[in-house]
Amino acid sequence: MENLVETARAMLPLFDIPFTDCEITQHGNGHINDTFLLTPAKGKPVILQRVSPVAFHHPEYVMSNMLSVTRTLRTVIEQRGGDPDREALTVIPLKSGESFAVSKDGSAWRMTAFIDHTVSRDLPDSPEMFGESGHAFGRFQHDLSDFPADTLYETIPHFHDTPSRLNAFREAVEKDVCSRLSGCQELVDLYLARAGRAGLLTDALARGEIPLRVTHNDTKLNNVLLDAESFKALCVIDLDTVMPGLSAYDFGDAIRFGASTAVEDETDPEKIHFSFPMFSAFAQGYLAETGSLFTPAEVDSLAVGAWMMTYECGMRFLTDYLSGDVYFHVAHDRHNLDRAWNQMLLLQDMERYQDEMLACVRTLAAQ
Ligand code: ADP
Ligand code: GN1
Ligand code: MG
Repeated sequence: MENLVETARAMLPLFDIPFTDCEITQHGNGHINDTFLLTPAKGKPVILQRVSPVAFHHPEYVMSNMLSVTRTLRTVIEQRGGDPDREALTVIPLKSGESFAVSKDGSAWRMTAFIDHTVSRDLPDSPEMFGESGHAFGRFQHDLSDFPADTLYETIPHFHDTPSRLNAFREAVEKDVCSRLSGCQELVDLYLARAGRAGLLTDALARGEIPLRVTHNDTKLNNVLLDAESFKALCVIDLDTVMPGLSAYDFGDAIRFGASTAVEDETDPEKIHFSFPMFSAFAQGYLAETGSLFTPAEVDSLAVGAWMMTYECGMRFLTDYLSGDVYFHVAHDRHNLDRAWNQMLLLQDMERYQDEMLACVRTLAAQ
């Protein structure tokens, strides 16, 4: 990390900011990018991020999407009388006008204005807070409902293509490059036992039963900034995976993360449960913003999305564990395995609630 801070400092003269002298601290809990808060002695702090070269092979695609999406969002926010500087990300360009810099090791660095007096959470404090994030992600999708999807790059191909994630998982199991399989065979079997459901959403899309939309695709609660005093959802961040996708992905991934009674790497099975009150609070906020857009089949797909995103994410953690922790940031050797167990326990609990989830989204969408 020391080296990365040095590299971050070396990038500063390239950006269009009025300082180079500042304090640099690691910021946030993201698993993918390296995020730093830059605090100058005078003037406004900024966020500097190294875009993960493992996750994103084309940073120019990521930045092109980010610029066009934030441009549209700012216009929509202004039209409804909001404050685009606080409710949307602002990319700070280089002095050359480019949107990102490249360090000696070839990685891309980008800067955004720091949105102050905000917090981000790894678990909601209350159903009201989670409902707020439902409004934020629903509004995000609604605001981009006329955005021309064909102008967006696919920054990570097949990102939520669960059958393709399953294939990658099977390959990692077969190769077992780190000889870790023997220590997690029971968990591997639990994921494989559910393989028959992996195509539920992609098949429905292929049959034309549910539509492709512009979606966020990484709707964790900590990807929404909340106002530090009112805890109202202010700004949806982490736009790296905004791509054509299914509403079930956005709805489902938010539920996976926030409708659990424990954080994603909790290891005590007693503490990991699905929270139906949290599910219902999020669904209420999300559907209040999007319900009018959705067809009945799409509403039904949301409940499947909660299951699918939990299954897929757990399988991705386990794939990364078997592959030697090459993708997600980890703090220790078992971290990805702990996360994969956590997601499986959540999934098993969620499986008991499929009927209730379906009934809940149907009722809310009909209101
Ligand atoms: P990752 O892809 O690694 O999750 P994010 O873009 O989500 O990266 O950033 C990581 C964290 O940094 C966020 O969860 C949030 O807490 C914080 N953050 C990122 N951008 C900003 C910003 N412009 N203003 C305030 N906080 C931010
Ligand atoms: C990553 O970037 P971050 O930390 O918000 C990942 C998501 C996973 C999530 C699991 C680009 O999200 O897909 O669901 O970790 N993002 C990417 O916590 O792979
Ligand atoms: Mg993030």
